[in-house]
Amino acid sequence: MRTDATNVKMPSVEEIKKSVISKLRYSLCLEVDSATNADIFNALALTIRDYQLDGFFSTRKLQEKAKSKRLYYLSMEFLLGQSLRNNLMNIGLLQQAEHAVAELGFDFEHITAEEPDAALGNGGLGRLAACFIDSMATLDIAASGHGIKYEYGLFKQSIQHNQQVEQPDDWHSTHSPWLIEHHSQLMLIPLGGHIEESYDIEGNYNPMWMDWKVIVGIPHDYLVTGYGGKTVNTLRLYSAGASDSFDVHIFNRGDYLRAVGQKIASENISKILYPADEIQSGKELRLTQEYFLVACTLRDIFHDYAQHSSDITALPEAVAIQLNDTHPALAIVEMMRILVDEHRLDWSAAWEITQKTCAFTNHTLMPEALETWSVALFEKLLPRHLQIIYEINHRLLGEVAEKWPDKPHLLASLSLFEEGAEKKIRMANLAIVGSHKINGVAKLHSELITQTLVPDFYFITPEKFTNQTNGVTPRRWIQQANPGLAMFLTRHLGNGWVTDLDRLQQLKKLANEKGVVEEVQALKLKNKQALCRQIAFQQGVQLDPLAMFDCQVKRIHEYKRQLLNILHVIHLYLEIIESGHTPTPKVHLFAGKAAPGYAMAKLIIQLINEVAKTINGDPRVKGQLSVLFLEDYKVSLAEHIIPATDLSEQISTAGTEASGTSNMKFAMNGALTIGTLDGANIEIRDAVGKENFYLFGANADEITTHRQVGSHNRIDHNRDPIVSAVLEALISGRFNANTAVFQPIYHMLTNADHYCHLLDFDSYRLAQHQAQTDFLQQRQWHQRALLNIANMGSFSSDRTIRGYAKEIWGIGF
Ligand code: 26V
Repeated sequence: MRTDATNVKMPSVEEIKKSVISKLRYSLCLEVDSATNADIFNALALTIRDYQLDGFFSTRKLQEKAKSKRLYYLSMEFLLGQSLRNNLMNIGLLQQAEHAVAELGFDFEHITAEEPDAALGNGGLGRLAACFIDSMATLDIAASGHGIKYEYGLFKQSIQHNQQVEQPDDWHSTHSPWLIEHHSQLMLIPLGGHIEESYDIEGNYNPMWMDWKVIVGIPHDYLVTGYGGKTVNTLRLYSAGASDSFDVHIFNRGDYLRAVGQKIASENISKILYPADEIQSGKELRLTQEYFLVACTLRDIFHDYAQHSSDITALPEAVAIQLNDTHPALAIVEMMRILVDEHRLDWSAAWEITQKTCAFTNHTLMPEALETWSVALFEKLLPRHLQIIYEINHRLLGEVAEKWPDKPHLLASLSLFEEGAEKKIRMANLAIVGSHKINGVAKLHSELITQTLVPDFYFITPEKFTNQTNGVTPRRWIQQANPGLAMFLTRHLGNGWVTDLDRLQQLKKLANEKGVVEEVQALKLKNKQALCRQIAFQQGVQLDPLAMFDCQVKRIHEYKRQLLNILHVIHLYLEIIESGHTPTPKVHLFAGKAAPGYAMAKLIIQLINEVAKTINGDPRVKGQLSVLFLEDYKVSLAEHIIPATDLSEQISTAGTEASGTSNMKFAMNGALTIGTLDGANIEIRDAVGKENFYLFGANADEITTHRQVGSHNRIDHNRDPIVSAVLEALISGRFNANTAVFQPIYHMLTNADHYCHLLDFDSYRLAQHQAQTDFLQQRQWHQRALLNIANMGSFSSDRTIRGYAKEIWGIGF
């Protein structure tokens, strides 16, 4: 047993082995001889969790002693992926565990592969939350994440007959070795019922929320160990159940089946993650989920606070709440309800506390993703909260009318209510008025929030608006995903880069050393070979690791323009057929899920697969061009694709992608980017140098102008022979004998190309051609890859979290 810098006892290989055997025997009722890989995974995870728990208790003591301000990060999504390797690396036990597993007669790679991804998120927003909790623990911030323990995560995707098919993702949440259930801390959450108007003995309005049902929230803690193992925070995930008392009335009436049915209805609340990002559906169950998260978390916050203070007015000095998009914005209302109805504070005192405590991050400019909820639905589920929202609105509009009597138009845009056939609550407006800071996630995005999304809020409270450009954790996205690169960095820079990514800058001076560039080149080739082996094993397709790997992996959405990419691939195909050659052989990889109800996105997946089938089966382009759609994109697959990429596709229509985070992961793993001036691409390009970035396309202003004149509806592509050949191929039956199948895409492109695919096509084609030509100069290419790595230090989520802590949470270091 050795002791690390934080005085947490570190086990030897022998001790880990012993513990694994003991966990097998006493927790899982198994002996090593009969254990499977999955059993060893569980026993090892339980072993590691014990060490995390030691760190957890010492962290709690330290944080209590220091009276640290606490940050609560509320998010409907935490896209964690796998945890075993990440936890082992952060604690510093990876090598010991590898040896212990080997000595028990098992293969460590097979053991880690047993762990199902925890896919409790859709995409960027959820993965950002996962990077953030890693950084908060690494920076020793007293913080906890709060989310929902969905029984089913994001659906699993398979491709059948070239189309996406969804299957439920049963990630065995009930048996996850990482989750610690706290049944004794269950909480009761009221829902439904009605308001009875009444007055207290002093004559104050004192409405009573009556006849509600009760849902039970059960907390489960997932331990988050920061790098180095010093701080162990928690991610608290709540599952829903029904309380016994709530069933009693119905039981008494002998209606057993209905009672059990009600129980099932309550349990449904944490059953499944909603799979549509960027399209808001307005479903009752989703609103209930959002309220459930908020109500459980606020009970925890007030309970924690009561442990060390009874002065509720000092809450903002001890607590900060960060709202990850509007999904948990009801926290503002629930907080007001608790302060006013339970703590009996007067409205303005309660409002000041709430605003000082809460802050809100916006993650999207897409109008379809902005949350609104029908007032009628609120009335039914949350009648008291609706009253509170009316009061917030009444006071807001009153103040605005008084301060800007000459600007009556402000009232309609600032109102928390959208009038219309169905009256709705605007969650972004609620989140903005209830927060002291509102941030976007990249410079351009934060600017567009103030200029186009909510300019009138910016007008009345400009001091509230700020930017915190996203980042990603180098622990998962370099150290874990790319161990070869990690070793290279440690060899040249020492191991400080893991927590101080700015040290990557020191690589710059090595960029002219031939040997170093060759190392970078060799690392990339090794990662490409590994990916090729995995693809050969899983999909039976052989790819050439010497070809240029061009990858676009992310949710499938029109604004992200996978369609532009595949149209260009069609062009390359036609060109090779015609000319018989291409500057450099290419492999085009795509991966990503489409929301189950998003027909156009699903059709784009089908097109990619049908184009891939045609191209891969055509002997005329063999060895020159391959296209593959990799099934079931998830965090663990990204960890294999990203380090093996030469060219990263970040090609969203300018002004649509709030930030992007895969753009950062690719560049820090030595891919060059082909991209538009959108989201964080702009900052990445500034950092890595414009000569190391393939820029193309219209900028956000040009897109706006183009749309205003309506010209996206009327491009005369017949004048461009390249575009017309591609469009003709699309509907020619070349990729699908049924020429009607891709007509909707053709129709969209030629009639209402809202995302401006054709506007940017030529510029994209030229940038692609330049990249292909440059790739022939391997030494220069990998030198530029090295410069990308060297300049990506500021895209660590540690930098982002320091920014939030200082500028938003009031948490110092
Ligand atoms: C909306 C909805 C609507 C209701 C159903 C479930 C659901 C789930 C997610 C969303 C909004 C997703 C917004 C999002 O993921 N935005 C992404 O956030 C990333 C992190 O800031 C950023 O890098 C991406 O550019 C942005 O698209």
